[in-house]
Amino acid sequence: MSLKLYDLALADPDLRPSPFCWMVKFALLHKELEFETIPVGFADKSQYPDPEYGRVPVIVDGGETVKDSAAIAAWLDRKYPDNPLAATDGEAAAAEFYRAWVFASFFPAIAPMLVARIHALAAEEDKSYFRKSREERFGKTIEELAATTGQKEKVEASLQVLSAPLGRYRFLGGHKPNLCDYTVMGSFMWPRLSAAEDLYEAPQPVAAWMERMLDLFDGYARKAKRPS
Ligand SMILES: N[C@@H](CCC(=O)N[C@@H](CS)C(=O)NCC(=O)O)C(=O)O
Repeated sequence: MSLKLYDLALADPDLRPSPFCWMVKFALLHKELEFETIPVGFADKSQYPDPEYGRVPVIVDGGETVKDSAAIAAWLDRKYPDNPLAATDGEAAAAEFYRAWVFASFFPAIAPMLVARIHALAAEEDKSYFRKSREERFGKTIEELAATTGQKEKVEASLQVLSAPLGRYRFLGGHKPNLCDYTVMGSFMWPRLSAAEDLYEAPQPVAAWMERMLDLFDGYARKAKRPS
């Protein structure tokens, strides 16, 4: 199998919660491309295809290396035009909107609920790197982040906006899923695969859509391992 996706793994290499890697996994499945995932930890950047970049997802397809989830999605549509992820400029613009919503609204609400959980699940050799990098990013200790109150309510408020499109359409892409769905559902895989229990309650149309997304591609996302 020539197409490789470098994917972030925790101490248990089957635990793969990265939201950006999930967006790419959905995109590859949508394209019906065969791929293998290569697990990497947080700290040892020599395992990454581009150690200086030091992030995943990165895909290596034959001689080509592509990094950054949004760039990978655009590259996939150029290289494999069948079954587009974003069929029109309008769909691409809508996907940009949902990506911006994830960064502006969903991630800030959910991240404090996840950092300590991911730290606990990370490999021993990744823990000090993870702590240092996240404490620098958030300007708080992991313990302070974990003690933040009101985050569940913030997450649930952030999800309300999705009830508008999902109350009317089966998918954010309309009658079938597209890059908008994969961008948002990729971000929802982060809490799903970082905690044994569900951390928030989604409004009904959003919860029903999540179930549909978990069922896609023969239940690929539903089968992904959760912490016990
Ligand atoms: N803008 C990038 C962000 C990639 C990113 O931040 N990936 C995280 C995993 S979710 C990462 O590689 N973290 C490694 C680290 O924290 O050193 C994308 O969309 O792909």
